[in-house]
Amino acid sequence: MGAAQVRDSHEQPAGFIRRYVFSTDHKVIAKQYLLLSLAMALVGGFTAYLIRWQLAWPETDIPGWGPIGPDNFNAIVTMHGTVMVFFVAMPFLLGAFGNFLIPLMIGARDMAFPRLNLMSFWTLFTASVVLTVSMFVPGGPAAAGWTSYAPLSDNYIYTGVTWGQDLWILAVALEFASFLMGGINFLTTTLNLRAPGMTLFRLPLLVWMEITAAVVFLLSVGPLIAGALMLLMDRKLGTSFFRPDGGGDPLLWEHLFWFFGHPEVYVVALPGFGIMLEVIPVFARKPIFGYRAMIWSTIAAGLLSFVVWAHHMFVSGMDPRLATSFSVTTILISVPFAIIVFAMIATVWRGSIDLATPMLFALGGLATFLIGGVTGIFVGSATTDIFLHGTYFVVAHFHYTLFPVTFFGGFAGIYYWYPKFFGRMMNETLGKIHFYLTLVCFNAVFIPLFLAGLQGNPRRIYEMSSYDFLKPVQPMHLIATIATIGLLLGQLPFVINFGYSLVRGKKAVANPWQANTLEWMTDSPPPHENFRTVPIVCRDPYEYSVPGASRDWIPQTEPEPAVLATAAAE
Ligand code: HEM
Ligand SMILES: [Cu+2]
Repeated sequence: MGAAQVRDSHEQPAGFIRRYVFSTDHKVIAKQYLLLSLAMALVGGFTAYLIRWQLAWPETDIPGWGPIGPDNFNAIVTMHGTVMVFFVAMPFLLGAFGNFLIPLMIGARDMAFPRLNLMSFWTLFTASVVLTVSMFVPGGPAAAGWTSYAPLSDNYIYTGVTWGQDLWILAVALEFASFLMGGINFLTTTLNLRAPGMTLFRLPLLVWMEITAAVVFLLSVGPLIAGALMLLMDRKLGTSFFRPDGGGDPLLWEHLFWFFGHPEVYVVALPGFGIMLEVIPVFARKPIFGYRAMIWSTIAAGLLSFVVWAHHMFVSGMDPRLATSFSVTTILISVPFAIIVFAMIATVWRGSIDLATPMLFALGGLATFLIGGVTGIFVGSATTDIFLHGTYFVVAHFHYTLFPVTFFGGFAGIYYWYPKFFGRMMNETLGKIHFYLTLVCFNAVFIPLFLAGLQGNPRRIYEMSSYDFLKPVQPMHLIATIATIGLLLGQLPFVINFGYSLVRGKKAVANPWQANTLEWMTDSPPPHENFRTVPIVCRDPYEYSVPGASRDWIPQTEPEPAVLATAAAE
């Protein structure tokens, strides 16, 4: 086949709308997800700022916003959690990176179902609009927390929220529908559209992590969709699935929510790890340590994620005998994650490490996640969690898991694949400034909150100064808030870098990092349909610094020497 052969039927569609708005090209859709998640990150970040300002200086109006009352406070916390998990982390890590990279990394021309892909993005877009609108309806937005616990969410008399809660349910339902469609696409594409030679055990780990996340999501969300419908019926039709006064049980909601909610954390975490796992071998110039062990650990973590959910419910009033079994499963699940983390460290060990921005974010993410993982042991064991449950310790713990995967992982991914996305390089100096500000400020926000939690400081509280026993904790909140402002301002170098590099960045070559995986074997940015000729895969994805090789990287498309020798003999 000629090198520059592109079939006519594969030309890009003409016209702005077909090409950039309702496009079926996975790369365009990935950029749409990226844009949407970054826009929603502004909402998520701004709500974090509102919460934090209120907690540090409750007596002052918030600059750029005004005063907030106790009712608004709960609504703002709810919006922050909902936006960050469902509208930032998932679109960013699955929508943008999954969409962009799965076809490129497996050597496919697009997703298996391009139109379904288009539909999943626009369904998510609609969901985002619904959630945004819900913030401005009479009665205010949902205020029952991102977990929407019944009966708080079930009856407006508790919160005064009417429309806001219904629209929250609708927005989240649309979001679920969107990622169900997306997940089917990820899975079908990976199973069916792999290039010749791309066996399952030659897939880059990011692809493994994205499809495991998709499967975990597919399998866990069903009961919650039913639960959401039941909640809506309680609210609108007078049923009482979750209402004690009608004979229902609020505990049922907690089970349905966390049966989804815990796996959901891995839906976000796995792709975040996947990104770090692609970056680390490239910048350590070493093969991934324990490639197959990683895959089996990923699958094990995915399976185990279905049997840990009640560790969120140790103080819920469920049968206390259940607590031990859920503590055991929770400690068990740390094993596959420990394997993944140790393998990452072993990959870096004695590598020729290049601390370029993507690597800094990957290593920073690994280090901060470790703190999240280790503190998870304390909240995952019933005995200690009875004290820690519902305190700022939990808030600090889950931010130490979610933030590293979402933002350290996500930024590692942006700095690394930006040349592939946009055809230009980002600025390294700005990238490094961005990294150090993010690393220092993030830790300065949440370490004080661990300490506040250990003092017994409850979460979702509007004003510490009303409680005598919380007065000694106030300085922790002051530090956390100042650091939050630093963290948010610390994102400016990124915004500037992202925008400036789009127009002024150095033009990127096809493979600027000398990496092995297939996305680097095509132009930056890749042409419509990705590859001029379908790549043929001959080897594993991480062959760096192979002894005796002429250079320290061997692309997946490079034939084995034996094949070369036969070819030469012919
Ligand atoms: C920009 C940095 C962030 C800051 C400063 C921040 C701060 C906060 C604060 C102060 C709370 C309220 C705690 C309470 O009163 O209970 C909170 C809640 C929460 N945050 Fe963040 N957060 C940040 C990023 C994130 C990210 C990246 C995620 C997820 C991907 C996230 C997910 C959540 C969730 C799920 C809640 C719980 C909401 C609820 O209680 O219903 N946050 N955050
Ligand atoms: Cu959990």
